[in-house]
Amino acid sequence: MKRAARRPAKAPPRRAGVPPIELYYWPTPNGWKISIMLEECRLPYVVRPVDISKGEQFTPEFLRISPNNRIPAIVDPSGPGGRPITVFESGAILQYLGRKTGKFYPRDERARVAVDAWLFWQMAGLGPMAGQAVHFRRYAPEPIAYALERYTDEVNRLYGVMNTRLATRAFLAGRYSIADIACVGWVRLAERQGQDLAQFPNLERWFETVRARPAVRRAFAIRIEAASKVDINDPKVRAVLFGQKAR
Ligand SMILES: N[C@@H](CCC(=O)N[C@@H](CS)C(=O)NCC(=O)O)C(=O)O
Repeated sequence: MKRAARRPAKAPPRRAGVPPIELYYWPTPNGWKISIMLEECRLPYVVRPVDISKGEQFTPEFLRISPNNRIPAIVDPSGPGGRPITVFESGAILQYLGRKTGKFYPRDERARVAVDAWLFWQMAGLGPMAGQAVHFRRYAPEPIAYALERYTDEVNRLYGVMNTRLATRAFLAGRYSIADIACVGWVRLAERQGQDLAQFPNLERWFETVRARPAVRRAFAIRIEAASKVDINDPKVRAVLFGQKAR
C-alpha cells in the first residue's frame, strides 16, 4: 500500500481533532462507490491507494483491514464509541456511512427496505455479473462463446430490470440513495459489458442525472497515476489478478 495519497481537489476542510476516514481504494466500480459516498456526505477522508495490479491487496497490513483481499475498505478513526473501526465489503461500508451520517440511507423502515433490496441486488447481481461479462469480453485469453453470451445476456437482463424500475421513479429506491451510488460506477462501464445505454432510455436518463451530481463528478475525477498505466496484458499483472486460489 502506498502512503502517497492525493486528496481530491475540493476535499472538505479537516475539522481540528477529527481525523479523516482512510479509504483503501483503487479506481474501479467497487472503489467508486465509497469515494462517491464520502464526497456526497462531505466526510473528511484520505485516499490510500492499493495497487491491486501489483498484489498490494495481499499484504498482511491490508488483510487485517480487508480479509477478502479486495478493495474498497475503510478505517474510521471515529467509529462507534469513539473508537476506530475497519469495514470491508462495499455494501457494508455504504450502509455504515449511511447510518453514521443519516444520509442517503433512510431511517424509515419501508424506505430502508427498498434501499437494501436494490443495494443487495447490485451486490449480488449487477456487480458480479457485469464483472464476469467484462472478464470474458476483455481479459479472457481466448473468446469463449458460451461465457460471452451468458454474462452479456445476464447483464442485459439486469439493465432491463433497472430500466423498468426507473420508468416510474427518479431513482432506484425512490429518492437518491446508496443503492444508486452502488450502481452508477457499473453503468458507467456499460460499453465494456457489451451494453448500449441507448436501448435503456430510463436508465440512461438516471445515469446522466446521477453522474452530473457534483459529488459524483469529484469522485470520478480522483486520479491514481499508477492505475492509468496498468497493462492488463502484462503477464505479471495477470498472474496477480487472475487464477487466484486459497493461500
Ligand atoms: N464484494 C466486494 C468486491 C470487491 C472487489 O471485487 N474489488 C476488486 C476491485 S473492483 C478487487 O479488489 N480486486 C482485487 C483482486 O482481484 O485481487 C465489494 O463489493 O467490496
